[in-house]
Amino acid sequence: MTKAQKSFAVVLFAVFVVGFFSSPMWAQTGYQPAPENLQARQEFQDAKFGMFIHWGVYSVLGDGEWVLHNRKLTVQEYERLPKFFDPEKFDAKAWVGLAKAAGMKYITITSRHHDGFAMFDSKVSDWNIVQRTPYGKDPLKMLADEAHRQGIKLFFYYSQLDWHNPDYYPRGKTETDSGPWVNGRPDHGDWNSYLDNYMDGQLRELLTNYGTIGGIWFDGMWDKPDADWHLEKTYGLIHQLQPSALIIPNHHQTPKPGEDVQTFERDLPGQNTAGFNTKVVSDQLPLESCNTLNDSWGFNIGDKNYKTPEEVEEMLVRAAGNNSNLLLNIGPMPNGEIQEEFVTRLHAVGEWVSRYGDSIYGTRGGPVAPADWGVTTQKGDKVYVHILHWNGKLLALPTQQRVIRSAQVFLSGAPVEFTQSSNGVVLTVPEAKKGEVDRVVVLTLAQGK
Ligand code: FHN
Repeated sequence: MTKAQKSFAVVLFAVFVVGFFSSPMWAQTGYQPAPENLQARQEFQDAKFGMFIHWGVYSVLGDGEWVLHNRKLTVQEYERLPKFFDPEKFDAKAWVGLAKAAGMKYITITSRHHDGFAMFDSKVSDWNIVQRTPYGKDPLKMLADEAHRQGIKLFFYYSQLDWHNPDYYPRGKTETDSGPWVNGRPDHGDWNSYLDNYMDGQLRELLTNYGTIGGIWFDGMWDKPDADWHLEKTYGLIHQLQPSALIIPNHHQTPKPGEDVQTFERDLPGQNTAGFNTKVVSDQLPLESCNTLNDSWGFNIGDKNYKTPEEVEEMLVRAAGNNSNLLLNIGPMPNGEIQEEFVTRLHAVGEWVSRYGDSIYGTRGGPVAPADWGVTTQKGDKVYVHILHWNGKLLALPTQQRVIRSAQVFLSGAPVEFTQSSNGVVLTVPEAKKGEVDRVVVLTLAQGK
């Protein structure tokens, strides 16, 4: 081989290697969602509003779920925490009841977060709530049973990132990029075993011991974006055990084969104010956007920055208008109670949703592009115009194609004046009542035109 040929061969090999490892082939290749999975996707989209719960032994310190990392504790220090975790006030019925009272249609709870601590009865390791805490019980089992009883879907958040297991090796960005953190783990580990035995073992438990679940909400792949996560195997296992279970990965990237929902964190689909979301929005998969009720995910004792019910209502409406769900987070306290500030706000939101829900549940993003003034949602021949911020008397909607038979105020049924032309429709906007977050006008479309 000449020198030039050799260099060419090296380049070719490098291109192959890069292409091979960065291609989505590590996800579930040739994935064809089962009919029950497609059905579950529809139901997920119809549900629109879910409760996100971040709960773990970190709540004892009241400083969020990243406390192990943020305070640069060693795993040995952190291992003291479970000994103080005794949530004697945990009441699965009350938690599910609160989600329902808020108008939420599903719950997604952390089965384990980045501390790797299993909040369920796991036989894969003793780093779990049953074996390490005085509580000694499995709250996820109680929650799953209660969710089944009350007819609400339960999803399990599962962190692929692990700050505790030595086999999470080589370490990810959260350990290598944020200054020295000697957290007491050895400088070696078996990555394949971490994925195939530990993680898949726990996922098998979650998909076997808790009845039918809604799906798995993955988080943490962003810690090692270039690693081989054995997704083909893991996603295949999940879909094999429960074909209807939705895989919802919070990896902040374009969806990969085998994934069933695209989720966004603290942003609506396509926006990236958070700085880590992709702007690529799937036109195939259901969409979800998660956010917090104050500023924290896990219980944070000093975080008073609560969103008002009105802010949450607007978030929900904007999510629906962007064809997305809203997954709203609360972080329960270490005693198992949900703090009063969350409870009152969620009840207020629930009261509002009980009146406006028909313009949200079961809808898809409407025919007019979301804008500052508001959004539209659609269900069958009804288009719901959600007027959130508009002081003008007239509102022009540019893209309405079909003939509009009538326009009415959603709540009262009072007629709304409108004119329609080939350019769109102009509505005479009903006057806002005091404190009214969303003025909804419902347009009824004529059949087939
Ligand atoms: O690091 C986590 C964080 O603690 C929280 O769980 C959120 C929820 O979307 N996800 C991660 C950050 O992307």
